[in-house]
Amino acid sequence: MEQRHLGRTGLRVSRIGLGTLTWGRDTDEHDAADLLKTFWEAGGTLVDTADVYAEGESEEITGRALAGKRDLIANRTNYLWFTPDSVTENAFNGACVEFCGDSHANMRFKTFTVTPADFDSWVAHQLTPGAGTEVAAAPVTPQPTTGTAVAPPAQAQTQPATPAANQPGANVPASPAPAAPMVQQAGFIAFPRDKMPEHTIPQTPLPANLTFDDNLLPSGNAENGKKLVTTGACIACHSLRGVPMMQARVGPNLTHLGTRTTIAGAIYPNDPRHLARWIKNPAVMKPGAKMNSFGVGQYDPIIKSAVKVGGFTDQQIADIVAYLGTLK
Ligand code: HEC
Ligand SMILES: [Cu+2]
Repeated sequence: MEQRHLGRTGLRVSRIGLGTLTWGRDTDEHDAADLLKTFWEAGGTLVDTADVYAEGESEEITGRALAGKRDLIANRTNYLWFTPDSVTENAFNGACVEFCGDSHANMRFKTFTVTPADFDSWVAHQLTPGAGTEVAAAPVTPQPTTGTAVAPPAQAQTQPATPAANQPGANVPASPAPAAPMVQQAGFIAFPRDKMPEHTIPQTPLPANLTFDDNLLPSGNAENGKKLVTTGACIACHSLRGVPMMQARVGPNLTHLGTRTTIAGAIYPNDPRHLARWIKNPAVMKPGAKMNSFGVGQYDPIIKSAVKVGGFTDQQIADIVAYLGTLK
């Protein structure tokens, strides 16, 4: 369907608009939904409704017909909310509904229901540099999980003082970060993995054509892994709060990677076996992934050849995985 600019808003909408004046008056909800569907499938994106049509019924029907697609209503702030309808489950699977690339079908997420106090605690912890980014990697001590004290966000202390114009911190020298003050541990930092319902643990099979020596994983050297991550190619794409050189936003922020239950758009559990293969060859793990392959000899679709210089052995990947596990 032909598209037109909507005034000077910058929006492009279908040239034909669908009027809903009679919805709720002469047109019942079922027919209205059919009309909307037909219109949408023909490429229509402009729907006219108003609170005076059928004394508000038209808007009600239109809203219900759009169901959860509130986020598609342009030029206004859209709010989405969910009412968890189970008293026995508190973790739910979600799926991306916007076409986001080759792996759209692999773009999932999870929702967890937690208390407001736990949510605040989680937010506060996510804002901290977290464990694993201190200059001397401290052993990760298990934290008590009882209290609900909320740690104040320590973000302000770790932001570079002089960010570059377009990339925060791009000019900050690679000198060691000022020793991060020990963050007062918030009580709740992540949804407990042992409480995850079975159906929220991804079962995506590992690609058969990607091998990794899993025996190396238990003895990975986190100290060496840290060096490889914080001084190597990863800094081109990832952020790690507390490491001034790692401010990139091409890939997900890794600061609290270890607290996540899943990786790669929630298609794999976040555990050493999956992390190792992910780093070795992300594109085999997930078609279209925009991260380089790092395993020596693996094909890298970004550089369009096999990885040679700068590639990692399985042992080096095991070291990286050990380090990533400390990022709590
Ligand atoms: C060219 C940019 C690029 C480089 C270089 C890169 N990554 Fe990534 N990384 C990404 C992108 C993009 C994703 C998200 C991929 C997806 O889920 O589709 C990602 C995802 C990840 C994930 C999963 C995170 C999550 O929450 O799902 C980990 C772990 C990771 N990268 C680690 C590394 C490490 C370690 C290095 C260096 C050895 C590295 N990456 C280098 C772009 C990059
Ligand atoms: Cu998508």
